[in-house]
Amino acid sequence: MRPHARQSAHFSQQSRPAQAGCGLAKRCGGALTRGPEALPAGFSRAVLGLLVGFCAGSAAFAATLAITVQLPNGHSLAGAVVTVHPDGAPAHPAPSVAAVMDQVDRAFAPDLLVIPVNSTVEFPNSDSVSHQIYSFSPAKRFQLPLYRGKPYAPVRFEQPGVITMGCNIHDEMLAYVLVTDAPFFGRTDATGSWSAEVPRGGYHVSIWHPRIRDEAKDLERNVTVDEPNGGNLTLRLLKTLKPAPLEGRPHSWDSY
Ligand SMILES: [Cu+2]
Repeated sequence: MRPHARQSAHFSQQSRPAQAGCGLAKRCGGALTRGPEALPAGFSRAVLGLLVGFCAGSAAFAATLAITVQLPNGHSLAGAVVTVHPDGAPAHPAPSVAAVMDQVDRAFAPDLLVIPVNSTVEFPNSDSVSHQIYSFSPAKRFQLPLYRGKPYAPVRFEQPGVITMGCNIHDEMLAYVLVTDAPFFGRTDATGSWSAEVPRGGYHVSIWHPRIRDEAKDLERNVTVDEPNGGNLTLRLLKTLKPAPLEGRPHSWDSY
């Protein structure tokens, strides 16, 4: 994922696209970096040739999938969440992570987390005032009664979906946790772009953003990632964005 100036360190760590599921490249890389001199005496040139050929072949399976999200007027939409599932394959989520969503100056920080299913999120309160945070979203309903510091264990998110976070004391506090079972995901940068190296094949791409008004079906596309051109997709929204939910509170999703 390309760096995005407005993302917090937490977010950047959690939103990096998952690595392609081909562990082969890593294993091949490891074998090759030892060099032929490290191979057993009986290891023939033919076998080495095969190994090199095999690795070159597997490397060719990775190509760039590049997504661009645009507003109806052609301007780019930064901060949109992109999730990418391979066609016809069983769900193969990215490895789970331990994420943190802090509370600073009566705001969640970061205000949007994208995490693989079964990840945990810790919700410390770094303010001097107490917060009582909650989610009524079907994918994860929970509440952490009035607290400061970090008295509670991290919360585990087992189901994919969008979870809206609020605080019972401060109505202006708003954040989202997007839980995905996709192997590849991230957020568009300031130019509305996101890309990842993926094995070639067919993919299903979905877009999400808190202010998008378009229907879900208009936010999904199929794209084929091929050699040598990879796969490119530009998705232009049909409808203008909803107004920013909290005027005057700077958020990663409202500067358009
Ligand atoms: Cu609060």
